[in-house]
Parts: sequence; structure tokens; C-alpha cells
Amino acid sequence: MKMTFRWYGPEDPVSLDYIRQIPKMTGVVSAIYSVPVGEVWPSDKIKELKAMVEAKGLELEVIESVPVHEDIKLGRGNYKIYIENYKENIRRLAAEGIKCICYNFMPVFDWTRSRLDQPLPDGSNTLVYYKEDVDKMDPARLALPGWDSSYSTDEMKELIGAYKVLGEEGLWKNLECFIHEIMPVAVECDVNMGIHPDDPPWSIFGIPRIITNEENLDRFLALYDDKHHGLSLCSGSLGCSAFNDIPRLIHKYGTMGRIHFAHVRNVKILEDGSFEESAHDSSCGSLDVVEMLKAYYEVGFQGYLRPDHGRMIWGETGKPGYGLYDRALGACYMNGIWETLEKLHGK
Ligand code: CS2
Ligand code: MN
Repeated sequence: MKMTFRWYGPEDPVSLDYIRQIPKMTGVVSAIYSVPVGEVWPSDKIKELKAMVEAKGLELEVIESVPVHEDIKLGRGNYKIYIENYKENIRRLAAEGIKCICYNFMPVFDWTRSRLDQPLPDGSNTLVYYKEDVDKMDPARLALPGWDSSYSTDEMKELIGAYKVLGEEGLWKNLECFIHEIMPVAVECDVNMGIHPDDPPWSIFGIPRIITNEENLDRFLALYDDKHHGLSLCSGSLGCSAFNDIPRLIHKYGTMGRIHFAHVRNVKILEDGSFEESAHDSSCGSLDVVEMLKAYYEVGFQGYLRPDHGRMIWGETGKPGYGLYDRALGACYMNGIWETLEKLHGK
């Protein structure tokens, strides 16, 4: 297991100088944020990013994410050009030593929450998904960080309408087409591709979502018979549905060698299916982080792992979910569990 940390580039208020001080941190996962979705990433920008990270004694082996253009997901417009661009990005990243690429196939919206700074009784704040509030939201007029904010209200309405017409099976078809196009390139370049599950793992605003549960993860992996075709298994995304037994899924897909990147985060599931992102510790949420790490340990997980979202604590402000302190605590907690597992089982 290689412990990593997400870093949003030189604009990130959490600096590499701080990240490198977290014990046992091997590297960061990052991306080029200045290039519009779908375009080819300039090689000199990739080189520059890598040099910046390496100058601080950290590695850059994982890209999170190379985003997939909506035209590819919808199978319309310039999707063929965007698929060619995607392949070129895989080649260029591989040439700079990137070993793993994270991506997702969520229509329009990445992770969805009703509030990004819900105060908790201990004075920290966190991202929450309160079902009642989400049901009242108008998706055409919304903006949350991590979402493409370049759409006008009318464009957003059109996009949402197109996905409703496409439906789940249409989205599967376009995903299959994308996978069959890009995977031969990834295999040739020896880059592991890890799809990130949908967050939350259910349909929102009537838009289809398909990377949501075991049945669909099986279906996804069956699309291409090669180990490079795998998962970025995110415990917090899959885990906000109580139907997903995360340690079991880690065991299953880890044994198959299909987990390339692990996101570990805890969530507290509320009675009506709402959830709050909690501190990483098992006692703080509904997921058992020790069982998860035990599963990774038992399958001999060699991939990258990172603490996922954290709360805002100790007065920190910044990118919701991506402050320094709570994620650093999460990393230390997980390193402690890992060391214990190694010592108990003789490494
Ligand atoms: C999120 C996502 O849970 C997470 O990791 O912060 O934004 C995630 O990075 C993307 O969906 C991966 O493509
Ligand atoms: Mn995640």
C-alpha cells in the first residue's frame, strides 16, 4: 500500500511543504486543472507538475482525474474526437511516468451534497447530503465545487434532458464503447485505469447513475478482460448506501487484482438514507475502517491509497472536503492500523 494525498496544484491552499510532513506520505495525486475538459494536456504542463511534486521529495504516479467529456458519456457531438484526445492523454501521462489514472462516468454532476459546511456538535463542519434538501434542489440552477460551472441554465436543462432520454442502458452502451476504445492504449502504456464510483451511488434529479453497487461493478469489470481495467474503490461513495458491504467488496475485487486506487473515507448514514461525512475513525461513522484496511492487507494490496474527504477542523477554511488537518489525521489513523496489521501478521 502506498499512502498518498490529493493535491490541487500550486493554487491549493494545502501546500506540498505541509503534505510532505505527514508521516509516511509517499506522494500526491493531482491533475492539470487549467485545460478544458476533453482537450489534450500539454506535455510540458505534465512535466512541470511532476517536477514540482518531485522537488519536494514526493511522487506523482496517480492522476485524479482525467475527466470524461459529456459528449463521450452521451455518445453525441464530438465524442470521437474527445475519445482520441483521451487516448492521447493516457499516452502522454504514461510517458511522464504516471501509473494510474482515476476517472468517473457520472453524468453532469460529480459528488452531490446539500451543504458543504454543516456544523457538527464538536464545532467542526462537514459535507452532508440531506435527502429532504436535495429533493428540493433545482439542478439547472445549482453550482457546487467540483462541478463544471460553465453551463448556462438552458444548457444545463438540455443536458439533463438528454441524459433522461439516454437512460441507464444508453449510458452503459456509451461506457462500453469508451472502455473498448481506451483500454488497448492503457494496456499498451501499462497504465492502470480506475473508475471512481458514483457519489452518492443512486440516481439523482432523474439522471442515470450506473457505477453504484456490486452487480454493476461486476458488469463494469466484465466489459474488458485485462487487469489494467479496474477500480478506484471509494468507500465513502459506495458506502453511503448501506447495501454495499465495503470490506467484502475490497476482498472480492482486491483478490481479482482490480483495485488500483483506494479512497478511504467514513460516512454516517442517517435513518432516512441521508448521510454526513465523518472523521475517518470507525467510531465516528457507519463504516468500519479497520475491516476495510484488513481486507486491503489480506489481499496484499500494492496500489495507492488516500484519505478521502475530511471535515474542516481547528478553524481551517478552504476547499470543502480537502483541508489539511482532518485528512492528515485520517492518514495517520490508517498508517497506524496498517502498521498494526503488519506487526500482527509478521508483515
Ligand atoms: C471526490 C470526487 O470522492 C472523491 O474522491 O472528491 O471528486 C472524485 O475525485 C472524482 O469523482 C474522481 O473522478
Ligand atoms: Mn472518492
